[in-house]
Amino acid sequence: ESRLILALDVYERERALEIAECTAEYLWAIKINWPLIIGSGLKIITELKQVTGLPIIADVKLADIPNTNRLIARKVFEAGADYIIAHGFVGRDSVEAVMELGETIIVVEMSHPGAKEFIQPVTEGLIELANELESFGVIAPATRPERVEYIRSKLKPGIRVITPGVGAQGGKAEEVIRAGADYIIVGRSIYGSENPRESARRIFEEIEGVV
Ligand code: BMP
Repeated sequence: ESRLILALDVYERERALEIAECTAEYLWAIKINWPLIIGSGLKIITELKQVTGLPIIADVKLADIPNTNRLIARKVFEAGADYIIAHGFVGRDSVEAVMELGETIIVVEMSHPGAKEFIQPVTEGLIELANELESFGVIAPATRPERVEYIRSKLKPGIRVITPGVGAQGGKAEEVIRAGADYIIVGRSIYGSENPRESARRIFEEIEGVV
């Protein structure tokens, strides 16, 4: 089974479906984020599933009070999403509201440089939250393999470590898999390349070479 997740951050429905279809063979799942939801609407989830048969991760990064998180998550799961990504820093009750409705992935540390300012100092607590709630997985930074290794070591076995930041942000698939990541998220290096299928295949092979 593939460990590669495509971050499909394009606006247009046709382009999204075309890229999804030609890369599907090398993917475990497709992650959609606000750009595609704003550009094409939530119905894109059903269409992507029809075209690829793959699980869909809705990266809506929920970070609100429990009631608002619930109102949003309900519609996103109803639209066919298999997983939702939620922020943990808003507190356990807000995350629980999402988890009651479906499989949840909690952000414990982000991949961009600014994550060092406010998120990294609370990563420890967010790992504890993920362990207590036993979420499907957590988001950890592929740009800092040493942090992926640390987060993996503190997480209960079975909680998946899912890492964005490979390619455009500088992370290397091979390194981060060695550091203990279960899944690698790649966006621009696939959808922004001249041959998305070939780019997906190359990253897939790189991961296969390690596992
Ligand atoms: P790219 O490979 O083009 O950098 O895309 C990474 C994807 O992962 C984007 O959808 C981004 O919003 C998301 N992401 C991230 O890059 N870092 C995080 O810490 C959390 C994310 O969800």
